[in-house]
Amino acid sequence: MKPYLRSYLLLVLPLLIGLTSMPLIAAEDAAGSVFATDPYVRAMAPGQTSSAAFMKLRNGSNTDHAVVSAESAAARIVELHIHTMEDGMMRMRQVDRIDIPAQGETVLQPGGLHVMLMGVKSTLKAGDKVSVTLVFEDGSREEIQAPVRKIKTKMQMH
Ligand SMILES: [Cu+2]
Repeated sequence: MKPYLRSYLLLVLPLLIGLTSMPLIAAEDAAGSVFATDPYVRAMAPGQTSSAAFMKLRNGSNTDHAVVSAESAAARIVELHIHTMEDGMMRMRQVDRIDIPAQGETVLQPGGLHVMLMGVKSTLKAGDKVSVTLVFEDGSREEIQAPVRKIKTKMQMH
């Protein structure tokens, strides 16, 4: 073995051993693994008291994660909801969790999964910002600033 190679190994081997003996997926909690992109909240018509937040959730880790609740100072009640078609009628119901599979993506969008905001304290207009905090299955939290947008829908969903 050439001397320089030997000293290289002497330098690198302890490092490698040190790295592999550390837990590989250590500090990354759910909030650190799931990235929310393109968040927005539906603008409200005068007199409406509810709205919904939508976004894309991308899980970059090798562990399944889930949103188990959400909070917002803008609304008195915040729930996780899904819209489903039943007998030709659009209905919505509360869900316990929104799963984001390992290395996968879950889209919250009109007509599907959403963060329901009920008892909204002031009528949300395009251009406003709403803070929504997602709470994950491990208790970690991620605060999202969602701009309010007008959404064109064929039917009034909420
Ligand atoms: Cu809803």
